[in-house]
Amino acid sequence: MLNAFVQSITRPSELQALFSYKFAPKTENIRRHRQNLTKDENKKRCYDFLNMTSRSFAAVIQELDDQLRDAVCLFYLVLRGLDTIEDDMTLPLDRKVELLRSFDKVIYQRGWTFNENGPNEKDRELLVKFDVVIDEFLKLNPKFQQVIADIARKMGNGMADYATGEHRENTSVATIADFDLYCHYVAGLVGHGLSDLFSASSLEAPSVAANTTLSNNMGLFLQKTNIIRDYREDLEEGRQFWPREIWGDYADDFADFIKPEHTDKARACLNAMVLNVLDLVPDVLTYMAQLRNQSVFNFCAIPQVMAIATLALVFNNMDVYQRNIKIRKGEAVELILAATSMDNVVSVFRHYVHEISKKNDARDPNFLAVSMAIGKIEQWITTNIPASSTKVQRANSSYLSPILVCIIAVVALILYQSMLS
Ligand code: D61
Ligand code: MG
Repeated sequence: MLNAFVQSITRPSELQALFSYKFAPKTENIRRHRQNLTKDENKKRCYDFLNMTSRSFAAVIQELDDQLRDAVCLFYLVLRGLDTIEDDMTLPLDRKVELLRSFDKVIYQRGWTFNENGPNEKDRELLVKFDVVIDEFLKLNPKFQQVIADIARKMGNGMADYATGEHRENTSVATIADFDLYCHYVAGLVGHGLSDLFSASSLEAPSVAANTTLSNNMGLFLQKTNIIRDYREDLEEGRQFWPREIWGDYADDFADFIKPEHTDKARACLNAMVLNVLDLVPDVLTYMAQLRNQSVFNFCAIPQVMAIATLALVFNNMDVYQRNIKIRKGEAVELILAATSMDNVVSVFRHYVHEISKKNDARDPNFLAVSMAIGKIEQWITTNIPASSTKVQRANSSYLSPILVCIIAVVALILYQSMLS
């Protein structure tokens, strides 16, 4: 936490966000949820698993209204279990494929556990105690169970196809269509399933589940952004998700991009990847605009605003090829506090699209295509949002002058340091 304040020390709005976030009172939703957990040990263990396995989604899932919270939590844990099998490069391939293709049946087998993951697999504990998750899954309303099992079946089979080398050349995903299909299996289907759960709970209209192109693209926007950001980490672990149809225009070998003599090609390739993701933004905004329940809106909006900020950070940024880059904690918190209304979400997107536009370079082979993708996003905003309404309004945060915030931050730092010494 201290580190987060230091990172944002020259940015008063981020310091202010960090302060209001740190001292914000717990919402009514969360208080009731915590209270209920004290009476239900098995359910509490599921939420402990959620907090253990997800940095990005644990908080937003727990803020959901009562009708959806448990269903989405179990949906997450089931798919995280499935992904822990997919990601494990130490499992024998035939065993992996058998598990992936039968996972939708596993979740109905009371008592099922799994301890064959490699010792370093980050979420291996979840599968070692998966009987706890299954017990809770079986307590869900059957209409929710069906949605979760249906998605687990489709995702597991899709993952198995890719694990056995279909849609790949050597180790790389081949075409852009193959890239879209892989991202559909691992993230687009999550968008489908979540939309089915929203509609089944009646917190959202049936039409939210009906338009599967929009819900698919919600997932693709998150997954593709992660895949660009994680280039280096995935390369080191022997995974390649960038499609050869894109990167093959810029190198003969996927690992070439880390070499200094490849800088220009590497930069062009990176921006071509970002361009592919920018095309999804109009659908993301269209999906968001149809949501009516506040807890569902926040749950969907927070990951998307994080993704557009990450996309702006990676664009034209050669650090992607050398190390793991992340948005500052202060920036993330500022985004969380802003993601509570459509007007705010649109102004966040407009801000980061503008950042991308400023980094777009006329020498880049995709300069014009990037400009056009940005133009389409701006077009979406002007035709769908009244011009006056988009200046970021922050939820439940009293106004503190930036200077005051800086003074408080410095005093807090000095106090903290003196406590340590
Ligand atoms: C609205 C709100 C959240 C949404 C959404 C719409 C649409 C899609 C998604 C969330 C899914 C986004 C996935 C992006 C993060 N990628 C991963 O976690 C990769 O694994 C994919 C397969 C497992 C998916 C599990 C999942 C994730 C988020 C959820 C959820 C289920 C259920 C409910 C809510 C959110 C990635 O995993 C990285 C890792 O192992 O930590 C990978 O292996 O590529
Ligand atoms: Mg995976």
